[in-house]
Amino acid sequence: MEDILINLSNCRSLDELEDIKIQALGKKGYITVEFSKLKDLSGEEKKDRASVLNNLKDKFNEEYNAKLKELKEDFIKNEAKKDAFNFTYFDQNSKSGAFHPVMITMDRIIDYFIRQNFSLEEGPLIEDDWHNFEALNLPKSHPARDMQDTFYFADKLLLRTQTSPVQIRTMKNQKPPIRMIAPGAVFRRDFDVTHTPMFHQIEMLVVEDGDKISFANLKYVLEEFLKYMFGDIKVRFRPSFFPFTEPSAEVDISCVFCGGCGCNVCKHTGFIEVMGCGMVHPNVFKDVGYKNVSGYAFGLGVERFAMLLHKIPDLRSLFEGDLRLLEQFK
Ligand code: 2NL
Repeated sequence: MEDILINLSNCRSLDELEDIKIQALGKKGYITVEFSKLKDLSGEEKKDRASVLNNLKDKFNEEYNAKLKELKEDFIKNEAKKDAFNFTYFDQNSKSGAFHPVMITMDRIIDYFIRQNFSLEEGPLIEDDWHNFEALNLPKSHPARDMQDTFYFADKLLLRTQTSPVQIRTMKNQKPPIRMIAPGAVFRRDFDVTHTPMFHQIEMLVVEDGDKISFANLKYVLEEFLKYMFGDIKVRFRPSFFPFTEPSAEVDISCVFCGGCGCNVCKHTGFIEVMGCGMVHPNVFKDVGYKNVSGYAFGLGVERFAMLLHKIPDLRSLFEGDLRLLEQFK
């Protein structure tokens, strides 16, 4: 007799609940049948039995209604779950994304320097004139400062034109020795076949007390780095000029397209330019308050490296989001 109450409490579905109700209160249900047997009893016995059955019926209805409510709520919850996004579901036909070639290149360069114990520094994209130009020994008359070349905001702020302000901030906040790289987006008012208004740079800076740091150190570090990036290539340094370094050099590698034999990409010189570098200019150290130190720095364009590494002929294809290019980097 108590079985019907136990069945009720074990019940897990609305269908099962309906069956249990029929087993208890249907035409041939336990409670119905027991009630019909009352006519064979008499007196006190009939009264007692009727009372027991009425209690059982009330108890059953009470528990049935509670169970019905509970199972309906579960049902609604499960229906909602069916519509919700299932994060554990793995669809073999879905398309997976890929890292952008510029980010792949950036990560590879960052990885190399992190493993050489360089720190990774970042800074704001919106800078002021002092951090972006003044502290880097760019005279007030320098063409880079022109409205034609730099994105200015109304209140003397600007979009950084290089990542060097990050080095300036790091030098102001820390003492030598410094071994750092500063990767990130930079902005220039330039838009043609070989220039985009936003591109990515990685700059590197090493500073030590005294005259420990020489151009020979810089040369060795860059040669090793470029061989890691491009494999078995030749490296060449050409004298150049940057306001923030002295002496300065541009760095070429033997052409990755023709192996140095001469082709359209290297304009038949056998070499392509990959970055600029030099010994940090004394005026830069003066501006950040460093005395009696030496250091070197370089700056490279990540898009240019990505194009050389993956033999991408047109810079603009890195900014178009065309899946035919991006899917090749899965
Ligand atoms: C290039 C050349 C360069 C640097 C960047 C630098 C930064 C500080 C001090 C001295 Cl704080 N130098 N950066 C030095 C030489 C070259 O970039 O062609 N970049 C794409």
